[in-house]
Amino acid sequence: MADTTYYVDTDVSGGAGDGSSWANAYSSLNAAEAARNADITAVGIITFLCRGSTNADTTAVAIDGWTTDATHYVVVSVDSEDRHAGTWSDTKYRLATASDARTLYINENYTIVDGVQLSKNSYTNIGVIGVNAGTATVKSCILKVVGTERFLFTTSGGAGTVEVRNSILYASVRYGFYLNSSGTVNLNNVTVAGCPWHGVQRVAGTVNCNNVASIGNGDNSTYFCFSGTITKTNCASTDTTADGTNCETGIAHSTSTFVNVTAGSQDYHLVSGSGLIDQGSDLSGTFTTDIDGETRSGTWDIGADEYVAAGGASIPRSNPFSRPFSQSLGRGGF
Ligand SMILES: [Ca+2]
Ligand SMILES: [Ca+2]
Repeated sequence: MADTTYYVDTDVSGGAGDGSSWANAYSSLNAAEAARNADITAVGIITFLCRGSTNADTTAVAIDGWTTDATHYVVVSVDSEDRHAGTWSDTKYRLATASDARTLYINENYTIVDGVQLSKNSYTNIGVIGVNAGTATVKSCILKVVGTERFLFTTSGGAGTVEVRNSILYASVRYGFYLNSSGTVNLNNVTVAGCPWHGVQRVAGTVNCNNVASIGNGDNSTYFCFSGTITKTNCASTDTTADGTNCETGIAHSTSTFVNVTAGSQDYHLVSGSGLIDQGSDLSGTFTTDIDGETRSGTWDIGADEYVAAGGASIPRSNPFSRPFSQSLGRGGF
């Protein structure tokens, strides 16, 4: 047996619906996951590759019912054709739900989620992404709330390490990150912004933040950009709670920092002169790119975006893939 890719296309018409090709794609990630969950420890890596520009994927998904191990696990990824370009797009693949369930619930160890837009519009207290696994990776994702859901990202898992990398979370009604696992959570080059309650709250477990921009969160009275015992390195806040090593405070949630912070039009790419530029630490031992797929060169920036000046030599944002995306799946790429 071998690693296998199953195709998901919310715009698919006809076909066998067994995920064996784009023509035979499943019409939702939920259907694909439900059809394929199994013991894969003698099989390989199972990748669900998603597309869909016209129709949103509107059914909540639980990665559950699998048996996995460190080399046999589930990857949810998005085909380059319908992958976001660092800001929310309603013409790219998006998992956008309005049910009581978490939009995406990760209940199996070693799951990787890569390049997905996720939103939720339902008041349930449990999050856009909920991780109940000890070990999982979420990278290059965009999470937002469009209604009354209170939490963007929650953890409740056991021993292991959950990593969130190169991702943007914004517009919660309450919390950004609510971290309540007994294991370790590493947030690396994440931007969390515009949440009225805590941007990053550690409730339990070990939380390490590197190059995390928690901007415009909290009310500076009861709620803050960072809350609880967190190891913060090269992080940034609007209030004074980015109080670790090489951190920046007083960073405005405004167009002096980001391209656009207006509700409904948020663009958390950095602007020239942003206080987040060249204030990060080099994490190239773990990854080398940003949310756009651009290589982080020189001094790293804080947050999901690495700023590249117009006319620079880097890969244009409109076409951030210099190689077939399939080559980077789950193996240290984005
Ligand atoms: Ca830089
Ligand atoms: Ca960039």
